[in-house]
Amino acid sequence: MILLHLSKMEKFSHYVIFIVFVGLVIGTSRADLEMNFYAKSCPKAEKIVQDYVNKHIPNAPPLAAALIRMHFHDCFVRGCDASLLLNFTASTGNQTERDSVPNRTLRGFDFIDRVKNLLENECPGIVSCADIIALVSRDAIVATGGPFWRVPTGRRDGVISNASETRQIPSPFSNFSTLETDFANKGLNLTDLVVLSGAHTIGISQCSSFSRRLYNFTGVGDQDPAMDSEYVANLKANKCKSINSTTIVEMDPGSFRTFDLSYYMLVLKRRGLFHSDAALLTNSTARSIITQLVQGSLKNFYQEFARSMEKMNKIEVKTGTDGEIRKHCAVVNS
Ligand code: HEM
Ligand SMILES: *[C@@H]1O[C@H](CO)[C@@H](O)[C@H](O)[C@H]1NC(C)=O
Ligand SMILES: *[C@@H]1O[C@H](CO)[C@@H](O)[C@H](O)[C@H]1NC(C)=O
Ligand SMILES: *[C@@H]1O[C@H](CO)[C@@H](O)[C@H](O)[C@H]1NC(C)=O
Ligand SMILES: *[C@@H]1O[C@H](CO)[C@@H](O)[C@H](O)[C@H]1NC(C)=O
Ligand SMILES: *[C@@H]1O[C@H](CO)[C@@H](O)[C@H](O)[C@H]1NC(C)=O
Ligand SMILES: *[C@@H]1O[C@H](CO)[C@@H](O)[C@H](O)[C@H]1NC(C)=O
Ligand SMILES: *[C@@H]1O[C@H](CO)[C@@H](O)[C@H](O)[C@H]1NC(C)=O
Ligand SMILES: *[C@@H]1O[C@H](CO)[C@@H](O)[C@H](O)[C@H]1NC(C)=O
Ligand SMILES: CC(=O)N[C@H]1CO[C@H](CO)[C@@H](O)[C@@H]1O
Repeated sequence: MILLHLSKMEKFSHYVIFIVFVGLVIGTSRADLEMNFYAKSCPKAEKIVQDYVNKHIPNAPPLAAALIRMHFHDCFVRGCDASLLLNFTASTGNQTERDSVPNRTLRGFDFIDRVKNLLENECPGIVSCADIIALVSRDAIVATGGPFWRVPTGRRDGVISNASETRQIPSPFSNFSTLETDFANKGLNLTDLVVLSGAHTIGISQCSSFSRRLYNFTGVGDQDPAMDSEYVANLKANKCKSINSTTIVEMDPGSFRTFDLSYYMLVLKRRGLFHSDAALLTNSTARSIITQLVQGSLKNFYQEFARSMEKMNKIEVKTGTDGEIRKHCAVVNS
């Protein structure tokens, strides 16, 4: 009706505006993950993941640590798109993320493959490996008594995995400004950096990730003055007996299976294992966030952690018709 009264030019511009509007709406809905995305296409999907995790993680709680770390590494390279699960393929000769240094200590690939098999049996070709990583890591942390966060779904799997891109994963040797930049590059801020580092309250590390701090911090056989010297002596005597020790240590000794505030207490006592943990004290804003977390309740930490995980699990996600739903998590569809 209204269009009838408009000049041709106006009609045209309204038409353009309409198209742009529709485009925006489609574009937006495409870019958004949704809660329970598989409600119609695979209604049991999230339950199958949760049941499998609840059945197996209580027998192997350290796996929860491995899985949330896998989620972090996935999201920091090409977004949360399961690119880190892709295997080296002799045909292209491309080294994939899995082949790179930061990934050599990742674990839990078999676990993801087993969940994928269950979901392929239930509804073939529907549930992405990227969503599986996001759901499994959340459910695994919950199964060990840790925080809960929302995992909207609808991520699609990437088709490219490039080993050299894992340079974007923050290094344990980095200083504060580098860490902050690494996180900012992924849309995460200083608060997220401090809060997500709290995941180091669970899990293990190889000595190689920090032994320089004990034996050769600046290359003259010295130790890192930012680490409590008693703690250095203890680690050298009992855990990492040489700079090349291949021993594994608990990052939060005595409490490495419990998702609590003790990581931050250790950091404040200058007993964080990595240079990157210690670096959090070198910025006054970060330091004050740590102090607040330690003085606050566990519930408050869980809420903050959930908020930051909900940001992390949306990094550069592929949705709509981007990417694909892989049949096998380790290979792109042919
Ligand atoms: C701030 C930047 C970060 C750096 C530099 C960093 C570095 C590291 C390193 C070097 C290890 C030990 C690897 C090994 O030697 O075995 C590790 C372990 C771990 N990281 Fe981080 N990380 C960071 C952030 C995160 C985030 C954001 C999360 C999860 C939200 C996370 C979760 C974990 C967990 C759970 C482990 C233990 C893994 C296991 O037990 O297998 N880290 N991290
Ligand atoms: C492998 O490398 C080629 C280019 O050499 C590229 O086109 C292809 O996408 C890469 N494959 C993966 C899985 O990254
Ligand atoms: C991998 O990424 C690096 C830079 O990040 C680029 O130089 C290289 O060409 C990429 N390799 C492939 C096979 O695409
Ligand atoms: C942090 O490390 C980066 C990279 O090694 C370096 O360029 C920068 O100068 C360092 N910043 C500070 C404040 O030490
Ligand atoms: C980081 O972002 C969150 C919102 O996601 C905000 O509440 C918080 O204040 C920000 N932190 C800093 C240091 O800007
Ligand atoms: C300490 O680092 C320096 C410089 O990188 C190296 O020359 C030296 O061999 C290292 N010492 C040990 C004991 O690894
Ligand atoms: C540790 O390993 C490095 C590299 O393999 C080697 O150069 C160095 O001599 C070793 N240091 C010790 C103390 O064994
Ligand atoms: C801490 O980091 C914030 C954000 O980059 C910055 O504004 C502030 O100057 C830093 N403080 C110190 C003491 O470096
Ligand atoms: C991927 O590589 C791993 C480790 O090398 C191997 O166990 C697995 O069978 C491979 N998966 C596929 C589908 O090729
Ligand atoms: C889990 C995984 O794929 N690890 C790989 C990491 O990189 C090394 C070296 O390239 C491989 O041997 C591992 O299989």
